Amino acid sequence: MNPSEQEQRKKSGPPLAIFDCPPAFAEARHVGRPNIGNRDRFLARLNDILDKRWLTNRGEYVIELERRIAELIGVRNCILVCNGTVGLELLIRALDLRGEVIVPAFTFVATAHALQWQEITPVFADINPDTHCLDPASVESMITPRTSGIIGVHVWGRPCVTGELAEIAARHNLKLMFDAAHAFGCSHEGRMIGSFGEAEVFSFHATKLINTFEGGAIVTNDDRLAEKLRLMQNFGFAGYDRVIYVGTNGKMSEVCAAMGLTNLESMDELIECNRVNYRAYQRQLAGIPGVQLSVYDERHRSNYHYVVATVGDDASLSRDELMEVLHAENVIARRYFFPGVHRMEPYKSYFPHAHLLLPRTEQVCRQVLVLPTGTSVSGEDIARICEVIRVALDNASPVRKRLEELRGPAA
Ligand code: T4K
Repeated sequence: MNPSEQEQRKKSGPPLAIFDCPPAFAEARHVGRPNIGNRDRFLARLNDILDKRWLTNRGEYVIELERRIAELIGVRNCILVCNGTVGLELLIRALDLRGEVIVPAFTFVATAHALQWQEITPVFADINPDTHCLDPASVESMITPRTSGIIGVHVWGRPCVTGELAEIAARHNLKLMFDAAHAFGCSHEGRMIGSFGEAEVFSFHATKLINTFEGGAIVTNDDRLAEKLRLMQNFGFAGYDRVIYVGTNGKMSEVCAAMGLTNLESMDELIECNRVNYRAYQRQLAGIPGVQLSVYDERHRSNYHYVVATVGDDASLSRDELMEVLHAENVIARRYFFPGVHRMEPYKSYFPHAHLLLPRTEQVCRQVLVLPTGTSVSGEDIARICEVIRVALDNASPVRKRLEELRGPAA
């Protein structure tokens, strides 16, 4: 295209990067930029670790972080692990789950992989379209004689209906555990998430509210389960030269724990920043037809870590079209957890018809768009992102036509 054609497009189209205007951001705005707490305190801890030459294998920083997390959640035991996925794998094994386990398909693929990795079949149940968490009626309909457990996922930090799931689990003699990867610092019915079911697993991945670079934690009130998990996490060692259990290496290192302690000290400010961002999005997206922000129930404590927009079928552009517009503006919005775990391999091949039983999962996977937030996103950034969304939806016809042009004939 020659410069005069480009100029013409800029003049005739809405002010968007897809019409050759400069993008809203020179540098990308991401979902999941890591929170870095007080850098000086982290570096002081790092120096201390180096001075003491104790780098891993349950050093003092790991012990301290475990103590603080158990205290914060109000549970008897916290076992730090190298990441949330290994935490799930360890807990699944420690609970002796086998055969089939019921999970949502609207989750990060790690929830299902942690089962499949151990040759346990994940059976996908549908979700409540308002909360994006497991629908108990669908869970109950998936129970077979081979079912050994249920894994609820507190998606976006919003709590599962823990009581109803516990009641179903008790009635069918099933184990109940939770993937609480998103839910650190959140509560439900006056209790911190982490204290429900047999045990719960947090993720402290770089993109989470509290990060330990990579990491996670298993929390439980069951002392025997905790003891078993500690053995399994450390190759089954019960003392020097004494292995009494099959185990793996699921340990967290000292430097990771130091990062966790540092971030934990800033947790209240991090949540407040997320809450302010969430409210700003809520105000500025209000009244845009077809776009809804997922609501955090004020009766519970939330970490507001995810800003989740639903682009309804009545919106003037589809979720995917809107995402293309945003990406051109350097706003890297994400369509978590598209296309749904049931449409990822190997599950897609194992259960080619799963989508027929998961109509709400399908709908939510088609509509959800997660927007940038966190300490690296400012109020002005949010205003600009919301303005892009408004302009794009107000100019749906030319935007759609332009996106088709940009995709070219092969698309
Ligand atoms: N269960 C659930 C429900 C989960 O959501 C997760 C993880 C797990 C279990 C497993 O826990 P871990 O084993 O991870 O502890 C990201 C995270 O990697 C993943 O931890 C998280 N869920 C998932 C929801 O999001 P991706 O594939 O989207 O990551 P990526 O690399 O695209 O990063 C997301 C954005 O963050 C990017 O736009 C860039 C930004 N980013 C990322 C990293 C790593 C940074 O700015 N800096 C960074 O260092 O999965």
